[in-house]
Amino acid sequence: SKAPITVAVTGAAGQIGYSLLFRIASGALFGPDQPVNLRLIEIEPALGALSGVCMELDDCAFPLLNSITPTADLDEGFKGVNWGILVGSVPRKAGMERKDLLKINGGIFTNQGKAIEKNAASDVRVLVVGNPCNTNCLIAMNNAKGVPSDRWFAMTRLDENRAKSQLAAKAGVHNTSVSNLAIWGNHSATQYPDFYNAKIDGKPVTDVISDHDWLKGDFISTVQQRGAAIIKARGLSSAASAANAACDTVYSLTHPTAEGDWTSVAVCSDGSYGIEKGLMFSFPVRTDGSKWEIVQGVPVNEFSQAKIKATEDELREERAAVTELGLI
Ligand code: NAX
Repeated sequence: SKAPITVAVTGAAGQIGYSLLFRIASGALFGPDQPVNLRLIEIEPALGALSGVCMELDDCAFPLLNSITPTADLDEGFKGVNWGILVGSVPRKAGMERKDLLKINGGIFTNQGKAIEKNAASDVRVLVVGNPCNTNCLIAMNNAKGVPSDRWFAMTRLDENRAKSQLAAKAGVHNTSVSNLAIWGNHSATQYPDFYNAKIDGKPVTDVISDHDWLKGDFISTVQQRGAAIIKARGLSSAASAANAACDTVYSLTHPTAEGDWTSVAVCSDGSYGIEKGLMFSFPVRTDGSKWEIVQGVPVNEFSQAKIKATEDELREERAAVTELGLI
């Protein structure tokens, strides 16, 4: 049988963790014949709750789950890790200054970056989910210079999935009919879900959906504000759908992309599409299952250009703020 793949999850006792761990243990990331080791990283006060989650993982008797290691020690947590999924963070709360938020997360992600560089396997790849995810990823990456920049990802797949489901509903088709949906930029309210290049059953979305005012207006704002709508309805932020998107992201980065299609994930910009190098920016990406690339030559019209510029400006500002704080 195959050697296990070791996956670390931070914030493992949180809401997203409660969905994510069970999906990972049942084979959602690497398939039904690939065993996994789980390293579950939490802060000390949450270790009690985490022990309950571990009991439940035991009680599933998952055939693919080889070992479970709950810990508050980053060295132990990241030892030999092949994939790190960084979920635990402190998201912005009402009344919180952005600077305070960046400072708190700066502490978390500088230490995690250093611990990954020191302890992880030589093939480690890292997906940051905890918000502000693009900038948290930027901080971790810059504190782990020994880990190549093409190993770092921040999650915009939930936005892609949300956008696909909105377009499918509007067109009256199943969501599997929607392809080539790129999210550009930051996982925030400035993100740009690019309907101009998206397709429904291989045809341009703008041909299939005649209501272009809806595409340019309500479609974009619905995707941008979906997280807030879920908080309003549920009283809690999206968790199962976020865990699902994390599984989709890792699956997509480790399996070949369908011919002609792409997926969305924030990666370290190489200057493609004029985006400033070094920013963690969501692009259309494809992979052969091991090496990924930013899809080149996707048409960007004037409308798209303005949206992409706005989200790039926001990411530049976030980077300037964490640079000023000495975090990168
Ligand atoms: P919860 O508050 O339920 O769980 C977070 C967990 O992280 C807690 O158990 C906490 O003890 C732990 N934690 C805090 N600091 C830690 C540290 N330094 N090391 C290890 N663990 C630590 O939040 P949850 O709903 O699970 O959301 C987690 C993060 O995902 C939030 O930042 C949230 O904003 C973000 N999201 C990102 C999304 C995306 O698309 N990129 C969508 C969903 C979600 O909003």
